[in-house]
Formats: sequence, C-alpha cells, structure tokens
Amino acid sequence: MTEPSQTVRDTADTAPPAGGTRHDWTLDEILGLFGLPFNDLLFRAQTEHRRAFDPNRIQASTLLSIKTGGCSEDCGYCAQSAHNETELERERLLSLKEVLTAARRAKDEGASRFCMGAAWRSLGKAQTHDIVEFVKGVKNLGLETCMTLGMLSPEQARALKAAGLDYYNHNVDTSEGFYPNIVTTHGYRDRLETIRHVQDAGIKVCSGGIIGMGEERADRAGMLLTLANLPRHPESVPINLLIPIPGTPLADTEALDPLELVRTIAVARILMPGSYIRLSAGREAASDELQALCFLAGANSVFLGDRLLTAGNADPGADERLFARLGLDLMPAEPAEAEAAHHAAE
Ligand code: SAM
Ligand code: DTB
Ligand code: SF4
Repeated sequence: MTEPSQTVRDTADTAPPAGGTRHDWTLDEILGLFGLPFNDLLFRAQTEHRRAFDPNRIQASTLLSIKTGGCSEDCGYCAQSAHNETELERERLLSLKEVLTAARRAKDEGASRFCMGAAWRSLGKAQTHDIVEFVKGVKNLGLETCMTLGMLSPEQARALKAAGLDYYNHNVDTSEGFYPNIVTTHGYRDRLETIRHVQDAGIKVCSGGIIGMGEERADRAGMLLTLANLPRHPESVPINLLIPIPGTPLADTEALDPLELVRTIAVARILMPGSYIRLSAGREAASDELQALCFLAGANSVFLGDRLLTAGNADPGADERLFARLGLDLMPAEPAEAEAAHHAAE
C-alpha cells in the first residue's frame, strides 16, 4: 500500500501538465491520440496522470436513484424513458429519511461522494424544496454531494449552490453529430446550456458520456472535444460503457472492443489532465484485467455499490479485492481549500 499522499490538488497546482491545460483541441489532434500505438498512448496518459495525481488513489462515489422511471425524454439507452418498453417500475420521489439511510450506508462503504439521480427532463418547481433538503442532509453527514436532475435554469443552479451542492452531473453523452440518433426530445445545445448554468453558479461539473452506442471513433473523439474545449474542464468526467437494456432501441447494439474503452479513457486523461476520469457504467461486465488497464490509462474514479441508478454495478466484495490486488486506496472527501487551489490552476 502507498503512503497517504498530500492532497491531490496540491500536486496539480505545483505540476501543471506538459503544455499546460488546453481548451483549443482539434478533432484531428484527438483522433491522432486515439490512433497512437496502444503502448505509446498508455505511456503518455500515465505520464500526465502522474503529473497531476497520486496514481494509486481513486475517488469513489455512490449513486442513488431518488426518482425512478417515467421520464418524458426519449434517450435510446435509458431504462427510465417512458418511450422505452423496459421492465422498470416507476417510483415516486424518495423521502429525506430514505435518502439519508442510503447515504449513511454509502459512507460506511467508503464513498466520499453521494450522487442522487432523478429521471426528469428538468427540475420542477414543486421538487426544489425536497432537493435542497436532500443536499443539506447529505452534506451534514460529511459527504460531498452530487445531483443529476436534468436541465437547470440559472436560478435553479444558484439555488442548488446556495444549498451547498458540490457537483452537478449532466453528460453530453456523445458527439454533437451523433446525438440526434440517440435523443430527439432535447438537443445537444440544451445540454451545453445547463452545463454553462452550473459552471456560472460555481458548482463543479460532472460531465462525460456513453460509448458503445454504435457510434464511430470520430464521435467518441467529438464527445471528448466538446468536454475538453469547455471554458473550464469538468472536474469529473464519467466514461460509461453502454449497458444494453432490454426494451430500449440500443438493446441489441454490437459490443464495443473493450480496448476502445481503455483508449477513450487514456485520451480523456491527456486532454483533461486535472480532472477525475471515472470508469462508470459497465464495470459489472468488465474483467479485473480490463479495469486494471483503465486505471493504468488514467481512470481515477469509480461508482461503488452494487447498483448504479437502475442497473447493476460491481460487487462490493469483488471491488475490495480488486483494489487490494492493485494497491489502490480510496480517497476521502476533498477538503475545501484544495478545491480552491484547483480552480486557481485552471
Ligand atoms: N435525467 C438526467 C439526465 O439525463 O441527465 C439524469 C439521469 S441519466 C440516467 C444520467 C446518465 O446516465 C446519462 O446521461 C447516461 O450517460 C448514463 N446512462 C443512462 N443509462 C445508461 C446505460 N444504459 N448505459 C450506460 N450509461 C447510461
Ligand atoms: C453517469 O455518467 N453515470 C451514472 C451517473 N452519471 C448518474 C449513471 C449510470 C446509469 C447506468 C444505467 C442505470 O443504472 O440505469
Ligand atoms: Fe434517462 Fe435522463 Fe434521458 Fe430521462 S433524461 S430518459 S432519465 S437519460
């Protein structure tokens, strides 16, 4: 096991990535990275990773679906869309007590951040009071908070910030060009607008996407281009491998070459060297060896717990054994001063 390191953000602050943090990548440059020989790509990604982070520590979040199913949006991958004929039962918004019970369990299991997700197109007025109470209650337990509630107005983003929300998850999901093949009830520009509202309110952004939806490599590169050229890199970048859900239009999509997941993570690490890159959905089906390659490529965050929102995740016992075999330690919640240093460095 490694010595406990100084805070990750201290390291990021004193050792900016080679060439600095860029926001002007071109698609050709990104495709060039994807096309590198595998060993060269991983060496470069691991070098960047070590400049900004302790390579033997990973951040862990736990997810809870606080409002499941019946969503008005037609996202082709999603179990929760009312447009998809999945087996999922709709549920009401959970109570504060239910949320806090799950958050306490997540903390006991080693998570530093608790992420709450709702199957909504956008946050409604009627729900805002409950959401604010959830944020306050979870923060009081000493956990970082993350919400994913669909689209937000600037006012709603400010209200969540005032409640103490640390992160907001809103994925771009794929390239702008491929997006209409996957979702038609809202557009890519809507996603970017919400991300802007969240950044403007001073909430940290968690934004990434899904690979393995039948897109081309150029779309995976395009997704990373969007994220890397945002005025501020998302602090957290989840890379989800499609979990094919029966009853969704993507249920029978041909599986992606697993090494393409490793490449996508490595490229994300090179483009956004100071961000946490999360190996997200898809770990349940991934071998230990594939996950180890993803960590070598620069992934330094995961979801813990046996459930994501509605789908299965890695078995907690298997995770504990895997992290021990790899000598990976879980990070505690980030102290407030270190976060400020990160933003100063951006
Ligand atoms: N309604 C909110 C939204 O769309 O932002 C929050 C919940 S939504 C389920 C959060 C993210 O989960 C999606 O943007 C997508 O990246 C990911 N996701 C959903 N279903 C998935 C699946 N079957 N496989 C992989 N990732 C999935
Ligand atoms: C993200 O990028 N992945 C998480 C979280 N953000 C909200 C969700 C994954 C969902 C997987 C499918 C499901 O559980 O329904
Ligand atoms: Fe699923 Fe979110 Fe799309 Fe609703 S908006 S269908 S919850 S991904």
